[in-house]
Amino acid sequence: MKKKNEKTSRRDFIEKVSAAAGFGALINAVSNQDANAMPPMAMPGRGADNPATRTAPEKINKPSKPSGTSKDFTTFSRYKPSFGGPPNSDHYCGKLVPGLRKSGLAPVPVQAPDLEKLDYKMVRGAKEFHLRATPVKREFLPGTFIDVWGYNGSIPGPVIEAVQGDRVRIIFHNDLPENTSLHLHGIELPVEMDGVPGLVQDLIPPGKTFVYEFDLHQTGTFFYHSHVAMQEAMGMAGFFIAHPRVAFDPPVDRDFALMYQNFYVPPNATIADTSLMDWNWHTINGRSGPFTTPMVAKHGERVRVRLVNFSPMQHHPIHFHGHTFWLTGTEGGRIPDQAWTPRNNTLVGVAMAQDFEFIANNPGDWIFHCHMVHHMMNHMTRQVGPRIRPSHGAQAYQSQPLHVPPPQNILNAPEFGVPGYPQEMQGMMHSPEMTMESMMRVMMKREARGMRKHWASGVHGLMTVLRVLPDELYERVMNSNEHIEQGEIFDAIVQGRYAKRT
Ligand SMILES: [Cu+2]
Repeated sequence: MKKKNEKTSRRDFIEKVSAAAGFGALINAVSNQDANAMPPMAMPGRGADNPATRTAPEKINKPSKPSGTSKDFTTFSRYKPSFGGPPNSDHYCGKLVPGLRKSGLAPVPVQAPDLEKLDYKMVRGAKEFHLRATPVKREFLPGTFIDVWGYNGSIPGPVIEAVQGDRVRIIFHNDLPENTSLHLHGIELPVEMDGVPGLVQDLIPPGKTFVYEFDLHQTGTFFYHSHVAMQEAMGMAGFFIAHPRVAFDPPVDRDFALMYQNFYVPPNATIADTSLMDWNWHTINGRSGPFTTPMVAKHGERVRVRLVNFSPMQHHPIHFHGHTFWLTGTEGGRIPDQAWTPRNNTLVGVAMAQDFEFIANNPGDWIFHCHMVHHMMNHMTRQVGPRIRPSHGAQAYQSQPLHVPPPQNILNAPEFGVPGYPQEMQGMMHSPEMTMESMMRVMMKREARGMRKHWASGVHGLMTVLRVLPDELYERVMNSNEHIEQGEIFDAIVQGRYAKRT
């Protein structure tokens, strides 16, 4: 009965659209979608005795007409959302569609927004890096500095990039007020280089140096971190990217890296309390949304994103909008392409990495976020709607990002009366330092030029943005200094005011 209703409503829909717009092609598209979405052979449980397959097999099996456009669902376009053929085809969801770079070249360098790269020098046949464990004052949001620990003045620490076959030497210096050591997570190195205190080496006292040296035979998304648990909870980690000498096929044009972390910073404090199994601050590469710098790709490029979760104990289901991506790697390295899986959300467990790839074929500003609701806000209090402020809905917040109405109702009750928490800690707006100037530091980043006026009101906590920009818009945003109005680039995309490519 249900099936019948569905069919009726689909037919109604087709007839309505057809009558209104004369879209014969759309009728084909919808019926072809039937053919792709419900092949009887591919549907478990749909045997010959199943009324669903008995009703109209000739319709379900209707062959697609090769129309030469993506509307036939058999081709993949790098310039518009498209299906790409049946699930076992190479181009299904863009699976093996190459980027714009040629095969056989060295990989593109990794881009980790808001992080520095660590330089090296060739010394006695090794890439020699200098890394220092240091206390860090990290600006999670404009004007909000949190005291954490990291490397070379940053959390995460600077990105180390090396290439398969390199000899790597890390001259590691301890500038912390207590002992530490360095572990290279996932690297198959000699045991005395593994950094586990007691078990394989003595802890390195403050002011002292230890040299880690090994031959790199792996490729993938790795990371370095302190192997002292409470220091890990203070944020002590950084990327160690091991590139192949020749980029994997299909080659990517752009390679981003994001590290996720959580901290618990008590009310009116600036130091993470590592004794609590709790969290209220969320960072991507050491920034909280919307201070996270957007990733920017060109329309049609093949893009890789490497995710590492270095939260003490929170897992992150990371969701990306507007595209389907292929899971191509883990913290153990590259996955054979036979085992790649299509996803739009991937769960990154503690101390795990997930690499994924996709063709950026859908222009726009796409949210890229953890799907845990408490991770989608800072301090878990950046709520819209009636729970915190009964008389103000989401629209009121979004229309006046600098004039968030004061908290009301339950949070004014005495039992919630901890000064500074949580009622005075709403997202970016919590602190007296949150001025128009701070807001401008978020809105006026080059990477954010031309986004909608109030984009920041929808980006909090473990959220960032991946922009897919047609060439000419990419050039204006990233390479020109001409003035761009807020919303100008977004509007151009929505209205289709850019050169169409096929
Ligand atoms: Cu999360």
